[in-house]
Amino acid sequence: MGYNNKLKNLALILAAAGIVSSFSARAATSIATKNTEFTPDNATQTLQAKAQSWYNPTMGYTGWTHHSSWGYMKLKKGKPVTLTAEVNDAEIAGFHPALTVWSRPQKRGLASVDQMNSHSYNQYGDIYEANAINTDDQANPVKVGNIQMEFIANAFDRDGMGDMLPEKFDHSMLNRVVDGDAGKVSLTFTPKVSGVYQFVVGGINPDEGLSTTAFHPVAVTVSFPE
Ligand SMILES: [Ca+2]
Ligand SMILES: [Ca+2]
Ligand SMILES: [Cu+2]
Repeated sequence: MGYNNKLKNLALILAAAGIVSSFSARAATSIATKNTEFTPDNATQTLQAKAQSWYNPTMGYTGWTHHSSWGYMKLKKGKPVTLTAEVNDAEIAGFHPALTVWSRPQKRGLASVDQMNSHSYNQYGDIYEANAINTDDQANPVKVGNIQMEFIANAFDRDGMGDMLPEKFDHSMLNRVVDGDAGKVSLTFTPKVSGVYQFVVGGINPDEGLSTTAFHPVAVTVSFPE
């Protein structure tokens, strides 16, 4: 075995040991009650999210799975799709919507779009969980398959956060979008494969005074190509 192969082998052994020693890392939790299918006939729908749900100061600046809302849709490869999230900022001033989208194939052996691996989520990366086990009912764990989500893009509404964004919100992996419209954000991506795509919508860095405990309505639109 060459030196490089030995190194690879060691890495595999360490990785396997890590998986074995942290059983809880395989957990899954249901998002079924906050996961909405979007179709060309139902391309705009109002979802509910808390104002700090996409980038939560009390969760190490991860997203909060059950304080955000989720959506999914089937897309064909090759044509640009735009996701837009917008609040009525006359009524909910200071809510800054944010989005992340993943490719989430629904093949045999893969967990359904209603399963997430954790109560928090990474807004800018892939999410993988092999042989995930839903532990929402601790007494009755259920195997749900592999969670496989390939990161595509993210974006948050940077408008109206002041000239200087507080440093803790200025994260290089998060796409700050200034489009002149506070309370609204869009992102566009071109699917590389046909299949299911999943997104999360939440809030980041709300203005002082906006409730961070209430769920606020956020209108989400998926621009399905003709
Ligand atoms: Ca905006
Ligand atoms: Ca606006
Ligand atoms: Cu939760």
